[in-house]
Amino acid sequence: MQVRDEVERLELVLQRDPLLERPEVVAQVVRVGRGLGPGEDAWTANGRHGGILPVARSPAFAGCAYARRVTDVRRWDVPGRVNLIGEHLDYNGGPVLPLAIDRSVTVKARLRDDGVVNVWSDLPGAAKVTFTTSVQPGEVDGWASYAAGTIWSLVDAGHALTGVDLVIESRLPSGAGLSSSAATTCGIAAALDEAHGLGLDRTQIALVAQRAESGFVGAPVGLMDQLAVLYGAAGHAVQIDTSVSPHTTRLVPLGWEEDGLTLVVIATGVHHALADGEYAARREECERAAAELGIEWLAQATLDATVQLTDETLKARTRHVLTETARVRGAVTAVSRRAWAQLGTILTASHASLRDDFEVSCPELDVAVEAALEAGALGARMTGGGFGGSAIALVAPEKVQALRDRVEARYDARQWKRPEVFAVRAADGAHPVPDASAKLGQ
Ligand code: GAF
Repeated sequence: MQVRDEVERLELVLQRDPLLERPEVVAQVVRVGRGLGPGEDAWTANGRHGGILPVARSPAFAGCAYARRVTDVRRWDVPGRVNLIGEHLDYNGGPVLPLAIDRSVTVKARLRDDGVVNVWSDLPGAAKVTFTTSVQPGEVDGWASYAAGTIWSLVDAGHALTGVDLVIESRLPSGAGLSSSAATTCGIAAALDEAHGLGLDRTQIALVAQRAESGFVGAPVGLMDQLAVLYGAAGHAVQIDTSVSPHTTRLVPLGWEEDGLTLVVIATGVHHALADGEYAARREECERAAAELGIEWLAQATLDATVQLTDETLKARTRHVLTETARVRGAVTAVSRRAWAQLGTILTASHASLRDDFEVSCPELDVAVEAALEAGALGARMTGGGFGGSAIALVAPEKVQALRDRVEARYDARQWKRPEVFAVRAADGAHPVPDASAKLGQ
């Protein structure tokens, strides 16, 4: 649309934010006509301007209960994460190196006093879900189980909750393996910690969120994603040592952007139905291998472990855990020396190990990695749990379009749905957001 074009029709849509209880006006341009002449403006036929109507600022709202309620809303912004390297090590006592990214989930929470929990989500087709603070595993499923699980986990840990209205808004592609679930559970736990004054530190919030997933949703995840989205910092990865309890975190400065490189996510859009069961199966295999070797964590195994084990599957799983542990150490050194080509080689080797020894990749991830390398990426690998989700690639910004074209061409040839390709930056971890609309009516 040109600046001087005349807007011939606008559709105004009133959207009601369930929590802030204020209507928002969304204006959608339906038709654009000729350019405007000197002195003309774009008022519509009935004389009302097509911009944002000042509904929420109307004098009719001043001093009403609505104004008080808005100020009671806690809002937390929680990023997603990519794991740079150290895959399937967080439940094996190994080191991992994730980073929080500049795409996030926002959780808005306002306490209630009747024990009721209402949850809204902006996921397509998601209707409001209602339960109580006594909710138990099995009583809520689907997207709302992450909210219900967090409530259950907090209550189970001995915290008295009074009920809450929750709104979850996500700017992370859904099912992309970028930890929207950890962002949601950590955001809800952080908002309730703040609203009730529970006094939890970030590691305790991470543990509450992890238990929501393992004890309620039924995914026996490690603690990497929660710690990454809580402890992340702009320009840094979070090195996590999962061999100690509580796990320790250390920020690692990332300098690839200053050296003309960028990290790209290729979100395949694939989510295999078997994923959760396969994740649990890998975890169980690792525990079995550690037990056979007489060690607590598989990452403690020495190189001769693969000779001691007889089962070929357990050998392969152990080989991945051992080599991946070494790769994380190599990656940390490469990052500190700004040895980006070396880092790229290590990332690509990690993918091969996840594909061949740990068997958690899938054709869509393998093709994404191959295409990224063909387009000139220094390195590429699947990231996260696998069986779908996303791959990452370290590449020069001027090659990102070629990478996108290459991946799309390879996907088109197989008649797969095109993946989403976008650059990410290392971002700050979870933080409260002052609500600008809280000033309204004050
Ligand atoms: C998923 C899990 F949630 C993490 O805990 C981690 O195990 C990861 O898969 C694999 O590294 O994201």
